[in-house]
Amino acid sequence: MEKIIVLSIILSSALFGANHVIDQKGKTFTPHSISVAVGDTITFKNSDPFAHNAYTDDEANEFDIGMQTPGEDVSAKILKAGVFNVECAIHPNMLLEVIAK
Ligand SMILES: [Cu+2]
Repeated sequence: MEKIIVLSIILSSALFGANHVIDQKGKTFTPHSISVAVGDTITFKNSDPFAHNAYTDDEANEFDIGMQTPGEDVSAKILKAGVFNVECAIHPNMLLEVIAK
């Protein structure tokens, strides 16, 4: 019984991908570097009292979550392997490195 439960968890993770949480707090992505697998999702949280954004110009994984208000959660899916940066369009010093395998 235990083996069946473990197997079903592995299968659902392979089918739907894992979710990784990145917080935006103090004008910083936390953590500032993350390793993910293709098919995984990154959920961006905003713990600051002002708006943030997260976007990448990476050709394979291009996304832009738009204006993210305080307390709002927005997710982006990783589509292809590669190493790329995610930035905040509002605060140019914010940087997140994504390593997708
Ligand atoms: Cu920001």
